Amino acid sequence: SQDEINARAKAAVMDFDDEAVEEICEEAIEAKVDVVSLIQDGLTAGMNEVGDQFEQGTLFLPHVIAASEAMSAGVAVLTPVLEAQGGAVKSKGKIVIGTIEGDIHSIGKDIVATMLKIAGFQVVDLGRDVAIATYVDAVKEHKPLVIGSSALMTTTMVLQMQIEEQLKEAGIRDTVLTMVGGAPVTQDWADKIGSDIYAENATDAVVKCNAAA
Ligand code: HCB
Repeated sequence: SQDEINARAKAAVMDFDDEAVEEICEEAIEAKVDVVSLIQDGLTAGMNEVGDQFEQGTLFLPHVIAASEAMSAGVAVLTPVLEAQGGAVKSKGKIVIGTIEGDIHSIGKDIVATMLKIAGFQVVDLGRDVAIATYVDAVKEHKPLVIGSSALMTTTMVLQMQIEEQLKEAGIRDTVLTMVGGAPVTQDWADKIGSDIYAENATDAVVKCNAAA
């Protein structure tokens, strides 16, 4: 069942077991369970648990790296299935996304990018550790519907405010919707800096970008 397979995926990420994660994901595809739920309630749940234990000091950075590799291995198996589900939807518009300057966390951003693609958006992924000026240049170049930033640290989250400011300085703030996300980011933060969309997870990002399209 979905719950059982999610629980096994979560446990395999927490065991840093890439091979087990891949096998479970392949099995899930066979069994036709919901792969979005598998990512969010299985793999991500395991990753978050490892993050919590890292914070509590019971696990260390190599564990976080190993868990993130296991998670990525699973996402790699599931991505083609997700993409096939997207099928031939007509493009709803462009979305530019990237992980903010100083921040190399990319797993969540990658999942959001994949899910938006599946939902029918044309996604330009700027990668990670993206300079604020690069976001502004990308808005000029691609004229997207939404520009999304991801920040996983309280120290890098503050830079999301600079995207707002530099878009204003360039005189193009009104041409685009800004979206913010990442573990420390909240609706309150989005309101505070004047960002248009806060997305708690990839599904939320899709729902809110769909509403804007
Ligand atoms: Co990293 N790390 N880490 N880390 N890391 C965090 C983020 C901490 C919270 C861990 C902790 O201390 N509890 C912490 C940050 C503390 C803070 O706020 N200041 C931290 C730290 C400190 C660091 C280093 C500095 C550690 C060090 O070197 N001493 C270093 C960072 C270096 C740098 O960036 N300059 C570091 C490194 C790493 C890796 C490389 C080992 C690895 C990243 C691998 C990679 O991404 N390629 C890593 C990981 C995996 C984590 C945790 C454990 C999990 C993050 C993750 O992938 N979650 C994280 C703990 C945590 O978040 N609680 C920990 C799973 C994804 C699916 O969730 O939240 O990223 P997500 O994304 C969601 C959601 O937020 C939303 O949708 C996604 C999908 O549902 N979303 C968006 C995300 N972005 C969006 C953008 C949008 O526009 C819209 C929605």
